[in-house]
Amino acid sequence: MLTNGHRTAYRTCPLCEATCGLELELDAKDRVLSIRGDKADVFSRGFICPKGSALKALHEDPDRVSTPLIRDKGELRPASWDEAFKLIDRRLSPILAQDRNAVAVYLGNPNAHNLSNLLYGRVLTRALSSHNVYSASSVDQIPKQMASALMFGTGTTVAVPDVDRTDHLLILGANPLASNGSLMTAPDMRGRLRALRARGGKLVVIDPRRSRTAEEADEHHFIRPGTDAQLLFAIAHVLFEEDLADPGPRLTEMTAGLELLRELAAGFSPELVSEVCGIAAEEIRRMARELAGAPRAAVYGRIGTCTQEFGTLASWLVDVLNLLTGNLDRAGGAMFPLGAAGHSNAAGPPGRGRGARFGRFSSRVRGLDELFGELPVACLSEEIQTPGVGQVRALITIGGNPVISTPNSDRLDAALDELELMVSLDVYVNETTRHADVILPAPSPLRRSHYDLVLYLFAVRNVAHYSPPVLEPQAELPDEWVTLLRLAGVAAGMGPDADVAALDAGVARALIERELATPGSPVAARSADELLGELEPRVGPERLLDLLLRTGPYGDGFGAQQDGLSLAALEAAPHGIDLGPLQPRLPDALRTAGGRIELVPEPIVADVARLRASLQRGAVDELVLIGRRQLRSNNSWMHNLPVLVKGKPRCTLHVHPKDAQRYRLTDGEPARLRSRTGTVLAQVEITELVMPGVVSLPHGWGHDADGTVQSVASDQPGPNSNVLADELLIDALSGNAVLNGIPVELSPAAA
Ligand SMILES: Nc1nc2c(c(=O)[nH]1)N[C@H]1C(S)=C(S)[C@@H](COP(=O)(O)OP(=O)(O)OC[C@H]3O[C@@H](n4cnc5c(=O)[nH]c(N)nc54)[C@H](O)[C@@H]3O)O[C@H]1N2
Ligand SMILES: Nc1nc2c(c(=O)[nH]1)N[C@H]1C(S)=C(S)[C@@H](COP(=O)(O)OP(=O)(O)OC[C@H]3O[C@@H](n4cnc5c(=O)[nH]c(N)nc54)[C@H](O)[C@@H]3O)O[C@H]1N2
Ligand code: SF4
Ligand SMILES: [Mo]
Repeated sequence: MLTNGHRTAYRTCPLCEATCGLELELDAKDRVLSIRGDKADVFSRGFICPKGSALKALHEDPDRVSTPLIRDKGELRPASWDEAFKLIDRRLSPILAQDRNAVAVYLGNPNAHNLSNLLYGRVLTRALSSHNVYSASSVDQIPKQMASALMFGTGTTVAVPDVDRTDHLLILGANPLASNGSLMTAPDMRGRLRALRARGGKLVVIDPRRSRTAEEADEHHFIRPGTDAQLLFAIAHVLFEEDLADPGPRLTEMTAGLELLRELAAGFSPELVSEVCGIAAEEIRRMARELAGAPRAAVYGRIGTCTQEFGTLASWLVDVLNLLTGNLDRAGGAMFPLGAAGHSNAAGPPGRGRGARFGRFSSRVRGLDELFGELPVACLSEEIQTPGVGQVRALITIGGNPVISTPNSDRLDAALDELELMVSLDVYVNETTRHADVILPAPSPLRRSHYDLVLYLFAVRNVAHYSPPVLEPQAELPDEWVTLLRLAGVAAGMGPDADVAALDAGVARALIERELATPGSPVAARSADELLGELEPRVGPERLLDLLLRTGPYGDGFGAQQDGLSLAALEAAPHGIDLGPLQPRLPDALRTAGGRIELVPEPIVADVARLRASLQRGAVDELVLIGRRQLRSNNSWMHNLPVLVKGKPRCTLHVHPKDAQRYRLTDGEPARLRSRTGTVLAQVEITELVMPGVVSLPHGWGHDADGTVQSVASDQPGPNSNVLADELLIDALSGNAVLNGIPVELSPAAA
């Protein structure tokens, strides 16, 4: 407490993957006075971006939903929690009784930043036991997780670039200077990239747009969207051809498939792919030589390499190159973090596992395979709109705005109106939740605790940081784990007032029992009752987190390991605990069935033919659309905060001068963009930042629907780029949506 009654509080920012430590100053009445970067944070060291300080505006936004809302005679009106749950129980239970698959769930991105939802979201999905589970993962990183699971055994065994120690970083389809990093938790990427260059290292960026990251790089190459896999294969080709492929004895010994890879790469010479990618063969050869020649190098790809036609192959090839150049799993290369809690590749016998299993069921209409227990969201509207057994009749959205974020927005928007019931756990009445029959609100981030259970699995340094709620939680706005358990109660047939405490105790017991059954567990000799006793008086996410930390790789093992990690230890460290730089983890981290790195998994080999066929296309003249992330924007949901949207409108269409001339467009004037699925009008910004033949429009906008409550956002709605994204365009292997490289037609709006 400061002398004037003010106090300082610390909290990890929950908005993006960088996990920055924040320092908040509050007055005696608990009003937030300021939010700054926490200089003492062990990971972010004071770094903050404009969104971090906008948490104050988010906390105070009068448009946020503050009580449950239920639809009554067509309109949403405030209701009590009891009334809301009674309605849900009355209308959901009969549908579930007829067909569990008739109830779909969609989980959005904020769940990945929310301890309650990470731990209790799956309690709900399990209780529902429907095949129709969807998430933002299939408009995002599923291809990377699929490739990683096939190669290394689990979907969270993802190699991240060791940015702080590398000498050469090759980035494809990522713009960490705007996004602040993804599948690479690394606060202050600008600082880290500048340090890389300051120590003599080289940064190369491959992107159809000269992004902010590309501007910082030593070298930037435009690439035709969707052709990274061809480029990466050609680099592999050169490595083999010029005898530069050398994983070293350690990796070679644990890798299966090197010879087959050589054969596959033979079909992708730089000369063959050059025209398709738009990069000269000699440049590709030089890139390969420099990558192989660097003392320590890493290849990293993200949204641009995932949300495209060959998302899984491109994601796979990123690690193929890391391995071929001997940079996988070594300092300065691409390494496997070791999270303090919940890391699937740290439990059980080291170096062995069941491997990846996909396609345990498939989508009803298009027959797309299940991955990690979910179906591609590109199928959601057809599952709602196609009659027959298994048709989706009810939808629960949890922290997601699929109408804006997923392909063919107009179709999904219409489909949501056809549902018999829609329930949304959300903080805004937006383009998606305006369709809901019930909206269940969530507390402000300042009124809940935080631990980045998922993001630390991808961090460039091993760290752990727990934040208690900055402000006292309010009884009228319970934390989401309570809401999720109550919903799980309905799904399990317990009615609208299930005993949340009893359900929670059951969740904790089940997690303990799973731990006790895990071979090699540090608590194998203990009993569930004993451990439950030691976790008292904690409940909810804190109880589960304490359990995961204490049985995790740095844990105190409930007394077995002196000075080991526990939630109490994290509570005593408000700036986080640094667990050190990444360490080599292979072969122990492998969970493949054969205990080896599967360099050329079967499903991947099967898809290479599709990639080969793409080479026949040659140089394509078709105009395609890509996206663009912006620092002051966060997918679709922070456009209601004046501090982030002030200034001139940013949702403009980037068009190269040559294309502007070709399509007779004028800077600042509206243009009409058309795809198979729809049409939008966007203001043209003529710029050489995009390559010819490619136009770029940010996603997340389009806030002009009726019935939303977002007064600021609807003043500057912008066009919704996903009206143009085609739900039929997917990465065939993973079912992930193609959001980059969408064929479009362009004309002046006046025409
Ligand atoms: N064209 C194109 N489309 C894209 C992308 C792209 O690059 N281009 N990117 C894709 C990617 S990577 C992603 S991750 C998706 C995101 O897709 P979504 O997750 O569907 O969309 P968001 O905009 O993140 O929506 C988040 C929702 O969560 C709500 N929310 C915020 N905080 C909370 C909370 O604490 N609790 C609850 N219950 N709700 C909360 C917000 O009000 C909002 O409705 O978009 C994808 N769509
Ligand atoms: N400010 C801000 N930060 C965010 C978000 C946000 O909306 N705003 N969203 C968060 C989320 S959910 C995510 S998943 C991450 C994403 O993090 P990033 O992947 O770093 O984000 P993007 O800016 O979408 O970067 C993708 C880049 O790929 C390029 N690209 C498009 N198509 C291709 C292609 O075919 N090949 C290649 N090589 N490049 C291509 C685009 O031009 C763009 O520069 O960002 C997170 N951080
Ligand atoms: S970079 Fe990400 S985590 Fe850091 S302050 Fe900005 S939004 Fe928050
Ligand atoms: Mo994302």
